[in-house]
Amino acid sequence: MAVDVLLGLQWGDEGKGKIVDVLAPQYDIIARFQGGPNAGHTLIFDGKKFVLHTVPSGIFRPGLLNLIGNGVVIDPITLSKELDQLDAAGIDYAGRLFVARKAHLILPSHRLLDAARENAKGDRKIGSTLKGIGPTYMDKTGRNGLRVGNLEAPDFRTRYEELKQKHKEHVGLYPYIEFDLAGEERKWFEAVERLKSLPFVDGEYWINSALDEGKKILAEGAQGSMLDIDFGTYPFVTSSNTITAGVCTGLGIAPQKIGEVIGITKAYCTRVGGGPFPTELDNEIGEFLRREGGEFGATTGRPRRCGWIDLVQLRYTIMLSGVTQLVVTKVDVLNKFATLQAADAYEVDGQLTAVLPFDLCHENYQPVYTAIEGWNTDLSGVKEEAQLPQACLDYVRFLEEKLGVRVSMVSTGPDREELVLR
Ligand code: 2SA
Ligand code: MG
Repeated sequence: MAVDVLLGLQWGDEGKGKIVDVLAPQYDIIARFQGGPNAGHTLIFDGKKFVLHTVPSGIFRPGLLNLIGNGVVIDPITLSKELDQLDAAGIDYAGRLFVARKAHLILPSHRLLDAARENAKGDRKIGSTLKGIGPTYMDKTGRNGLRVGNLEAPDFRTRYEELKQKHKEHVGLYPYIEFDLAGEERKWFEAVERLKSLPFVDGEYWINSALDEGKKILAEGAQGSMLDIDFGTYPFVTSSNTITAGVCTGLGIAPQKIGEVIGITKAYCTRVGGGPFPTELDNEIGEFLRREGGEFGATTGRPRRCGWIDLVQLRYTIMLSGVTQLVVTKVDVLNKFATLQAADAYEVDGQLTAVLPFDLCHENYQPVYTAIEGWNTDLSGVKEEAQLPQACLDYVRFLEEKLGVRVSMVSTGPDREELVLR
């Protein structure tokens, strides 16, 4: 038995939540392996919309088990709000949502630090979601962090106060910002009680025994491959490994136990926050994509930057994660175009290259585009390949040929039902 992986191949918001939800019935367990409440996974079904930040997207399928793995950073306050949302929708998650003891905790003072550091950056802002992600992973790698398992020990409060004290000293290095630390702490400790009502597990043993028992497991990525701490557009990245390698460390899975790797890409491209975006359309076409695609951050509501699909970038992230099948989402957003563009190479110093430059922040490169015929047809209600207009099928085949990976699904709208399986 192997763990299948599902991850975003661009800068996030590729539609991972929807696809996990669709694939979930084929699995016994859905596990999150990195990131935290910076994620916003949107699921739409039965005319209702849900946004998940920490809870795996398998929670809406009865009977499925869900694991928040050790590679995730957890803010009890956000988690508690998500549980409220599930309660209100009548979703029974009792005994179905497990938390790895080795997952790190986001403290209110991590959020304070995140805000103070971003604020001090002026026009070099990363565009952090301000959920405390960077400072929490810093404490993890800096060997100062507090983990879920520490909540079970009697000295937790002392350790909490010590870490908070360090943060207060650190935050003094930055210009003052407004933050109600005492108020947030009260909410945090209340939410911790809620977190403690969920079963804590030694995630690595839990998941490996499940594998031995023949359970089918899907690892659900968050953010996107170009936000990976090692391979993304550094320093405009998140603080975790968002590629397949992150599944091994974020769950405790050996590499040979990785099975299918399902890579998700939009039919175009978006990015939210600062940093380089080679195919960005800072014009009316970009505006149009934002409007048609409803491209606003699921966690922060920020407008997302939009542009054409970038095949150089996609080949890079497909290589990094060993993608075995592709899912192309939001194809319907391109319904009204007569012609589409795809970047198939970069020009660097007058030379064409298929290699992503070391530092995309330095603008000595230019994407080189190939034009593709659009379909100019409304795709709403399309659920089968035979219903796809020829030009749309040609676009899908063009992507397969250029990227060297089979496209197994094409998403034609936000609903669970709007999906073509191939
Ligand atoms: P952070 O918060 O420190 O991890 O931010 C660092 C960079 O990573 C980007 N980032 C994201 N990009 C796309 N989607 C994300 N999730 C939310 C969503 C974001 C939102 O689904 O829309 O609502 O704004 C996400 N999370 C982090 C972030 O923009 C920074 O560039
Ligand atoms: Mg999202």
